Amino acid sequence: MCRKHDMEGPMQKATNRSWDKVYVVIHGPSLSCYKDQKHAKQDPSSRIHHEAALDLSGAECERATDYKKMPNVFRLRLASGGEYLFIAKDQPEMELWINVINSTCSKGGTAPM
Ligand code: I3P
Repeated sequence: MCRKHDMEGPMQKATNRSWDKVYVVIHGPSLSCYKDQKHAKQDPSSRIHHEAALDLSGAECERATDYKKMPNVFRLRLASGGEYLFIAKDQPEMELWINVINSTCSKGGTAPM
């Protein structure tokens, strides 16, 4: 998927706002983004931009109805106030990701995936 870091925290826009192509993996209570599947498989700590995993506890995920430039965009809002936009390839893929992420958030991170 493509990902854009939209908000760094409450009322604070992210500084790097470019879209990155990322390979997304959910590990327990967190979501990790990698450059590609190879990096994800070889070394789970080799996340894109050397970033930390995103903590899904208390996070929320929903369709980004306010983002009109592209279709099938959803927003992940972290408990920290950070926000990311993701572009799915089509509507079913978008709904699947929203459901999987929300079920991980509400289970406190025990969803296997
Ligand atoms: C950003 C890039 C993004 C754009 C963002 C720009 O510039 O063009 O595609 O978001 O606009 O800041 P850069 O690559 O130089 O960081 P959109 O595609 O959503 O417009 P924004 O700052 O208005 O979010």
